[in-house]
Amino acid sequence: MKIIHNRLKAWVEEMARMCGPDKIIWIDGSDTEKSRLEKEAFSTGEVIQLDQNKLPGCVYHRTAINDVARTENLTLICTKKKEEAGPTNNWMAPEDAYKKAGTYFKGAMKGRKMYVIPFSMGPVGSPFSKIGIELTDSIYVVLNMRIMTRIGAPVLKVLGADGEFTKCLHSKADLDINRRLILHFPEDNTIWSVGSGYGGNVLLSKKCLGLRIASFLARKEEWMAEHMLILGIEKPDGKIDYVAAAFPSACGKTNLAMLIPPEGLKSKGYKVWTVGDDIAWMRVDSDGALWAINPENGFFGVAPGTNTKTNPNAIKTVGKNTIFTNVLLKDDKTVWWEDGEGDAPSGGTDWKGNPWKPGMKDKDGKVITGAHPNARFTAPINQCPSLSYRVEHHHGVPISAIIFGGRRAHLAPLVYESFNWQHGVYVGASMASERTAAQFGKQGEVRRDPMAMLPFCGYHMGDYFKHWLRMGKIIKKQPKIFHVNWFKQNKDGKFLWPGFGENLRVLEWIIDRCNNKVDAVKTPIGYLPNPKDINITGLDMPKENLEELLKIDKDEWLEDIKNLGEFFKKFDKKLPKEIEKEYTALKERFNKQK
Ligand code: GTP
Ligand code: SPV
Ligand code: MN
Repeated sequence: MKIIHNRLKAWVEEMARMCGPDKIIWIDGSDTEKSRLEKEAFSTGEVIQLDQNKLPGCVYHRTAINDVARTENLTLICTKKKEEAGPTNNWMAPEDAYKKAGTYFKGAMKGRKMYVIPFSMGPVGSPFSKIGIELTDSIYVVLNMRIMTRIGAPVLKVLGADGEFTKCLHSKADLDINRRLILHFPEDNTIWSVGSGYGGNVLLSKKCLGLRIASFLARKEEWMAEHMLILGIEKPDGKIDYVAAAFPSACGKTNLAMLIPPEGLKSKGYKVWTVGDDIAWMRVDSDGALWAINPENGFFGVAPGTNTKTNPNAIKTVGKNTIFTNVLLKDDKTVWWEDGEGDAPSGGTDWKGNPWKPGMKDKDGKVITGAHPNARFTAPINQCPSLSYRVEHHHGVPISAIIFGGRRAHLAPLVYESFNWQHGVYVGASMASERTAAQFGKQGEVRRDPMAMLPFCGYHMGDYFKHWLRMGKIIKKQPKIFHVNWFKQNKDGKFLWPGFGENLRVLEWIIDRCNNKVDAVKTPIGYLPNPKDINITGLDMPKENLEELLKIDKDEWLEDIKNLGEFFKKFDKKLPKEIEKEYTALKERFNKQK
């Protein structure tokens, strides 16, 4: 390939001088290139080929044992001023960060090749899209980026001789957790990631560019980069309403984005269309509405729990051309994971590479799982049976509703609607969720996670709230804002709501609210559904569950508000007055209640 972009060429050469690869290879995105890379990765064992009859085009990969989830403690925002990164981000001065990581990058690619991957976030050439160039020494990363983004020669062509791009540098180096850093330099439009081989740490298009750098740019350029799925709900009359929903990692975005209507709603003529499952870039268009694109081109989804019952569309999507990471490798060169298809196989090799049999326990008596709980599949979006026809559309889709949600065993009801945009921003800012396996740390612990963006906001979160409030003023046709909770539990710790496909019953109410078709009950926290308006016909669920799901426990809420107050204190003067006002107003509404 002839490179006409001199700035790009010079940067690649400079990075190569630091990392010292034996060879630089420009990725063109062709199929022959893919075969060549796969062959090489098979020969070194970096990637294992799966049974090509049962799983055509599919491969398997294991990451290092201490490298199976995003490491938020090693993820930093490196702005000149610490204040810019805010109290919820780790920070280091750019100079120090470049220097420290530079020592890890130095010579890290010796004996390896450096791949140069031009990628587009969003349809190639769309005015809404952004271009990145990722340098990496991992074929696994190249193969993933091929699926997750649009890569290669067409992207370079759009970049031309002088186009802007995000400079993304990655090296596995020695995969040492003590020499691992995921650094963002928003002021330089640059990302440096070293010492990891796991998804969100190394597919720099995803959380690094797609959210952290993008959110920084979005504030400057008046748009929004959010940790949201996008889906279309087609009503029996053929009208499609699109919603965008922010749930923290491993809290159900992929599942909701691909849901299949339950029988009762399907026979009424409901259809669901998938636009995206993780990231939404949203802008106000000339019609005054908020329009969203999915900047990605594939799914990097959680495997455990995915089966024909919970997510049939995902199962169909991963049947071919898919990379499976950290799942159980069966002896017949197919794969399995906990709560996947069928019973556990009699044996195989687990995600750590050890021989595995179902029911095996470790020295503490804990069951050893075949797949890591954060095991993932990487699959092309165009294999999804429910794919929206608008996914390649340059303008994306107009958003009718924004939905926030978390994993809360208690407190949050099944669904409620905010009073207005400002209150909706408060609802997003007050989100919390129990920690999952998608990030290092104690599982189950409730942590505040505003807009599901706590680990992904590339600047001060107080300014981020302000940005949301400002966008509300710019959007003439404001989406309504809702909050959902699929994870409320009864006294015995069982989920009260069946979830998955049945969630469409809640979306139906949300869409009806957007179209002024249904009333609601005004409560201190917002509008709740009248129980009769949540369609539960044909649902195998005790009636009292719905009551429990829609109950608001005043004492629990007052306790949560206290905890939220502590969290908000972190933002000090940067907490917008409007958020403070909503906080006080909520407390007062509860205190007035008898
Ligand atoms: P990231 O890719 O990490 O951003 O996660 P995600 O938000 O896309 O989550 P995903 O859809 O992969 O779901 C994660 C886990 O939540 C899986 O184990 C699912 O089985 C479970 N889950 C998803 N939806 C529901 C639901 O409606 N109810 C219940 N009980 N569990 C769900
Ligand atoms: C998440 O953790 O929110 C993911 C997976 O979507 S990762 O790419 O690792 O960020
Ligand atoms: Mn995610």
